[in-house]
Amino acid sequence: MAQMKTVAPSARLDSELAKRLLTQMQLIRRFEEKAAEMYAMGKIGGFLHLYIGQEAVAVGATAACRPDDYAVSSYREHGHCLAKGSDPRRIMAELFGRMDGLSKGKGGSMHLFDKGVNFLGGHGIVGAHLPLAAGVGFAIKYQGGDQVVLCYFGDGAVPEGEFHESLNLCALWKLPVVYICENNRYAMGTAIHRALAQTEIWRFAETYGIKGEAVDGMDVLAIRDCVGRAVERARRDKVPTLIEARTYRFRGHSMRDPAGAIYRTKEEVEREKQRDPIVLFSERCLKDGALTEADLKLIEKAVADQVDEAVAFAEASPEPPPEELFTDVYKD
Ligand SMILES: Cc1ncc(C[n+]2csc(CCOP(=O)(O)OP(=O)(O)O)c2C)c(N)n1
Ligand SMILES: [Mg+2]
Repeated sequence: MAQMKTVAPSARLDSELAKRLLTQMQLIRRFEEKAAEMYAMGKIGGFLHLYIGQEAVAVGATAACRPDDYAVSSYREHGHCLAKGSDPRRIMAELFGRMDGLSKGKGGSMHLFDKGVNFLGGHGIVGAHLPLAAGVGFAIKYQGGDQVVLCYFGDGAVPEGEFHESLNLCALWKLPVVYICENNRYAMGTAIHRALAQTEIWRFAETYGIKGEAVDGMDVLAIRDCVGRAVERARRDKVPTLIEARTYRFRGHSMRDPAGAIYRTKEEVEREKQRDPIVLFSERCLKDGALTEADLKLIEKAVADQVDEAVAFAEASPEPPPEELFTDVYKD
């Protein structure tokens, strides 16, 4: 096991890769800033959990995978779904509760699902999707495939039975699942040291005899490398890995807890924002000469246009008619 590996600063950064990673992180950031605005205007209802601050995890991890690999996530999943290549217009329409949304507007923010890109949700119950990931891993192995499953979850799932049962089964049955804990140090208002006897989450891997690694969750290249090693093991040897990505959410738990000042100080939030993954990566790209200031501007503009287009698409999409209440209830 190893801790907190980061990419050697001397490694040369390819311009195409830099552009792709930065564009995806910016898309997630702008998409969610716009979603927050739409929520404040009453255009989006229900729950809305923003991923702002954590973008490097979804983007770095997805960059280590093939398009036919699977991903499954919690309710803080807009970023994972976008990184997987889902259409931002259909995600926005889902948040708006409209017919052209990924789940015909019936799932909302917490229940994005896109079979077309092998994104398997969007799950509102903490920890519930960890055994599902094991099941997908089992199905892949049973059918003789070589895909891998990425399962994203928060630190709040670690004290739950599902986490331990899933790791045990995946280790025992040798299943190709990469468990990625996005440790943002809080489960709603509960700090991890108040919920976990072992706060170095990657160490739980040892209990189940599998590889565990902690990684800087604000460093998109470090994540890509770390998840890359886990994906390679999973594909080749059909073994699971536990990764702890140390990250931070810059916003409240959800739009209903926008301030979040009761359980963490303003100073702490401001300090963590100094390690904004998008700023860190932009600086790295400029320093390496992989991208220019003009490139950064072009990326920002393209992403802003794409997000505006997503909102226009969502606004134009109809509400689902009442009959839709009775469809998609049972599988044919
Ligand atoms: C089984 C279960 N218990 C409680 C809740 C209420 N709840 C929703 S989010 C959350 C916190 C989870 O925190 P974490 O796993 O760290 O994810 P994060 O929100 O930080 O991304 C809780 C307790 C729930 N959805 N499911
Ligand atoms: Mg958390």
